[in-house]
Amino acid sequence: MPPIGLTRSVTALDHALLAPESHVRSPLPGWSGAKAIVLISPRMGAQFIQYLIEFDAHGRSAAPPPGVERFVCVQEGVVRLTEAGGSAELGPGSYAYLPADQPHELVARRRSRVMVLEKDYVELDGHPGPHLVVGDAAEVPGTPLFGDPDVVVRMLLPEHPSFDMAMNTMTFAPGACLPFVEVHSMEHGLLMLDGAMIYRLGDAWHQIQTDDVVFMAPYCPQWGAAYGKTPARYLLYKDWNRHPLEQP
Ligand code: UGY
Ligand code: MN
Repeated sequence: MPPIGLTRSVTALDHALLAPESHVRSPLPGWSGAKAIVLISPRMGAQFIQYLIEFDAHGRSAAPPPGVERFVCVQEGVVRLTEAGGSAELGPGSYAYLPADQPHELVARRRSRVMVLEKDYVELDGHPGPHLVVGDAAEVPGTPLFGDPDVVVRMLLPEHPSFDMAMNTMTFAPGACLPFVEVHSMEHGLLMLDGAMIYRLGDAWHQIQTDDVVFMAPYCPQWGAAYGKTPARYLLYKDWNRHPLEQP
């Protein structure tokens, strides 16, 4: 527990850091045997929602609202995903992308923790909608960021224009950093999976560590460096593949 009345969590106009000590659980309509911790939402200016689900054994999901795509990533436990084409067991590190309006259900086989990200799907003329993706983050091949072997990007979703979001993991060797301070029109939802970093968000500097979630609004200056003796790794959402004038 942090000292009473203090937290590492921060909310600012262009970013937020949400540390586990600040989590507040609530029910989510239609979900059963599950508590939600809503971390990033339109109430802070985001165009997406990112929440953590804590399932009891046998807990079940509800469908997202119409037109809303969903990405899920299992952090702990085992969850069975069932959809029209079949079913799959998702353990830690497994993920699934469910296109908007595709019926599906998640059922926890035991107590489980799942990160969920949802947003309105933005169609692209001339392209069919995206397809279901199920994978394991550990099996996705990595690419060095701008040729730096100490910063490795794994793209969990296809780069195809049907997809209007990127979900990437980024792994930093101890001491490795982003090569420059990024400022861009896309927004981010970041979940720290492993290790610790010093992260610049706007004009502020934060320590971020495993299980922290960070919201970066469009144009929030951002930079980070891994510290400690083990690699740092995060899962990063980014809106992309769409003309900025056609974004919501
Ligand atoms: O792809 C990105 O925008 C990524 N490099 N940003 C980040 O890690 N904060
Ligand atoms: Mn970025």
